[in-house]
Amino acid sequence: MLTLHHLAFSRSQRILWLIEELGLPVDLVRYARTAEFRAPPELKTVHPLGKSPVITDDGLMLAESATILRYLDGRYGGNRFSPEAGTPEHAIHEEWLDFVESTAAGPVVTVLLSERAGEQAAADRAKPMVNTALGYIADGLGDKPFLMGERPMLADIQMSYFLAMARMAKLLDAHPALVDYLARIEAEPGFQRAQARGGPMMPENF
Ligand SMILES: N[C@@H](CCC(=O)N[C@@H](CS)C(=O)NCC(=O)O)C(=O)O
Repeated sequence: MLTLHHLAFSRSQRILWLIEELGLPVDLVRYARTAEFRAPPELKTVHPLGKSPVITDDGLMLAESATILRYLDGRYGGNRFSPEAGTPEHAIHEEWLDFVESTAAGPVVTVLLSERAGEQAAADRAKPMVNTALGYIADGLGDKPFLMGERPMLADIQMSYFLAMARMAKLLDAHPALVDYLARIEAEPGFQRAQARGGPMMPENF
């Protein structure tokens, strides 16, 4: 049985979206955020990093949303949310999928947490890095609806939470193509079902 340790307002929403797309039965274990918007201590009893998402599946435990997306699509989806292995498209898609957490997410988290802590100078130092990442995504997207073409793949699922963070940090409006891209993501039926089940990606107030 697949179990998803699901923290409110978190990257776990990506996993729930793919689970909805694949129609997988799942034991959804929910965790609320603390007043400081952190994960509660119980998550440390699940996994040493104390973060979400984490899944267990037949005795296998995995953290890292990109890894979990690849694993679920490979095991249960016949890799239908990735381009065909061995093609240039597959390699490009892999780059996008890894880019989100490896390069893009850190600076936007810095902006959000620094502004929340009243450390504006630190936020301002990170903003150009977020803008560079956003410009790179907008260029890669071009006039396609999704990164790899007509339909969302794992990289678009992974992108959803990063773009929602950028919107909350008020950094998305400078990139209107990405505002539209995020609207397309949020209009996807699988995304909507995941949101109805797991709650919104971002809180009203941060
Ligand atoms: N690179 C990891 C990041 C996981 C992560 O930072 N998750 C956040 C939620 S969005 C978390 O659990 N934060 C709570 C905390 O650090 O207290 C991934 O993509 O899964």
